[in-house]
Amino acid sequence: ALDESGKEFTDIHYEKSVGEGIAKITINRPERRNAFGPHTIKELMRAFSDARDDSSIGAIILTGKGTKAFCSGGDQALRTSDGYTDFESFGRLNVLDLQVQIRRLPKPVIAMVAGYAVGGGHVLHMVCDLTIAAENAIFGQTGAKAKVSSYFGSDIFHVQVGSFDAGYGSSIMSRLVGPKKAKEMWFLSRFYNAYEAEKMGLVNAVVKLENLELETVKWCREILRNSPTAIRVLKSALNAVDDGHAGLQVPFAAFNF
Ligand code: 2NE
Repeated sequence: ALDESGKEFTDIHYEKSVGEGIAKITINRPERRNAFGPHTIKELMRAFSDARDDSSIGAIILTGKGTKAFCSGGDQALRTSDGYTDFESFGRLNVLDLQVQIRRLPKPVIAMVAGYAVGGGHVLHMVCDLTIAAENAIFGQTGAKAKVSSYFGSDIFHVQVGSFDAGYGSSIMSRLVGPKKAKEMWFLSRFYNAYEAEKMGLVNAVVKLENLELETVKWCREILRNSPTAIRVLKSALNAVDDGHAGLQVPFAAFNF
């Protein structure tokens, strides 16, 4: 896959069906259940930026390669005492920048989820505007997971994941499923199947795995039949309670105000 400047992407695929108005961004690390590293996030941000600026694109699908995972969150192999690092990064959790980019992007972003959407991957689907899930989808937060490694009078915990998202990963979840259920998800680190997630308000629809792409494209086509101006302003309005004033002027940027 080539990005807008012709430079190869390594961690993602980026495709545009220009006649249709749909862009598809796929995390391409199936051997790691589509976990992301800092470099993956940089590529995702470049692709989202291109889709945003391309006036022929009206809806963006975010997905993961294969059927086993949408995304399993931050690549644990890249975690150091300095945070997530890779060959061109100092430790920084740049996925938070991507979350903000998706929330402020004045076009609908639809998460197409097969398999696991866990940890930071679960947060990613939550910050998308809509989620279509396959029947094999599994949702959950793993960040609080820890194991007891030894006892010296009181519990001493050896932290296994010990990572959490106290930004959108908490606030948007609470908005979607309610504060009690959000605390259950974070405190207990349970996994939920697609139908449980639908009942909780985490996903818009559950479809057979073999129909996932077809159904997602169908939702995109329905969106694309509607007014892009109405949709971009509605997205800002619907996000305003959580995003504050920062996101409000974004849909008007296109009109050179
Ligand atoms: C996703 C899950 C439940 C899948 O389980 P399963 O049994 O289907 O696959 P398996 O065998 O665990 O994983 C397959 C390969 O993918 C790697 C594994 O290490 C394994 O590699 P090999 O042994 O074949 O070499 N893999 C899977 N997830 C990975 C990851 N996140 N990073 C690096 N390699 C990964 C199961 O794999 C699972 O529970 N994965 C870990 C989920 C997790 O804890 N994610 C990080 C949460 S923290 C986070 O995302 C985050 C943050 O740190 C800060 C802010 C926001 C978010």
